[in-house]
Amino acid sequence: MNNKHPGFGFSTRAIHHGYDPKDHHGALVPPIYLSATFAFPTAEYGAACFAGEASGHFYTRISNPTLALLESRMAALENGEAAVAFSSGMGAIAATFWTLLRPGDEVIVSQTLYGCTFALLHGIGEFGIKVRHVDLTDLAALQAALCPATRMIYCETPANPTLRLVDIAAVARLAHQQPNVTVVVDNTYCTPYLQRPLELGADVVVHSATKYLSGHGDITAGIAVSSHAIAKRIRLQGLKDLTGAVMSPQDAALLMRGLKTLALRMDRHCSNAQAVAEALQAHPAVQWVTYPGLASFPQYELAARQMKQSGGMIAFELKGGIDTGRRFMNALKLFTRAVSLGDAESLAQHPASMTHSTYTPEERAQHGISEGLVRLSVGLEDVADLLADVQQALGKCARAVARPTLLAAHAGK
Ligand code: 7XF
Repeated sequence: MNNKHPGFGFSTRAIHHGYDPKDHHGALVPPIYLSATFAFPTAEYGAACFAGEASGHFYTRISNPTLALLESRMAALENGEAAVAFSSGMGAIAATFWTLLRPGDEVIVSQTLYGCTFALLHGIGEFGIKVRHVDLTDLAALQAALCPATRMIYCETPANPTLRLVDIAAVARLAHQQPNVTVVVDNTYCTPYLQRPLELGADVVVHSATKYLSGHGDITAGIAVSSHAIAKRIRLQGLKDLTGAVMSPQDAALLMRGLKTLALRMDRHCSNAQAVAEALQAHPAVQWVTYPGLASFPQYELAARQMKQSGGMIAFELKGGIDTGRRFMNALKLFTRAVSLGDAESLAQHPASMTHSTYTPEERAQHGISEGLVRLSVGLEDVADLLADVQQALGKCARAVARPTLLAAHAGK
């Protein structure tokens, strides 16, 4: 099957898009082109490739047939025109920033972001790009922050780790009242199976493909998806010259393997996470739980409108804060204590001391990341086993929380 079949559904595209075995000796699975460099038929043709006047692969940092197949498949899944593959999500984000921003420009970013993206913004700030952190759920605040120097609006939705949402269509509508503003959305938490920002008016989608897209925790990878014109700039500036952060062809093959089961895996991540979130909400040791599929979620209506399902990530805090949170994490037997997300294995981590330790405590407070927040990436295991693990770990916390209360009651007598 090739690109002549736009009518196919999501999983069919994830499995077949852009590839026909008959063009590859009948090989069902696309071959991996390991070659770093590609032969020119003539010196003149090589010169034309370098001048951008002839198409064709000439060096893998710029393009490669295996990467090109993955890129066309990701573009088809996000409903974009083109994509550029990177060696990590941070590679994709850094290359997008360096391509689209210049000294004197302003970038408006949403309140909460993954820790290294937050640190990258500090970095680009040192190169004369002004960064404004704005609560993008407040459209009046966005309107007030927009100015003639604004070149980009950047957000994660849901945000890592708070799960706060941004109304992509509303933000894009406002942003595009002004010329030359690019709306960039990090779609890592959702994947195109749950949310397609380009269809809602965004201009660029970036991903850490290390997560759900590859799905098996065995590569680091990133992707940027956009129009042909923006992708060409990101490839020839951000990728080729400014970062060099190209994905390896072997990783592209692993990523394409992951994409084949993306829809199936996301359905299971979502149903497992819904059950775990409900169990947490019902437990007396829990202070609060944030999950887009709970009726208590502050942006429940937006989640239902913007996302096909609620995702696999949960944020919560236990009574007793991070001390109890650590006790919970250490009591887990099936969940693994690890950063990253979107793997088959369920993972638990503490953002304030791990993924978001790039923020100072004051910055975390300003950006809505509480010190006691525990983050769960709910995996693909049997839901009964996950619930049993969470319940047994919570049981230890409930006793820990109850004990000081009893002592206090005794002390009062
Ligand atoms: O460079 P990476 O492939 O690790 O991707 C960076 C990245 C970009 N956007 C979002 C929303 C992310 O969550 C990430 C990576 N986050 C991991 C985590 O939160 O566990 C990184 C572990 S330190």
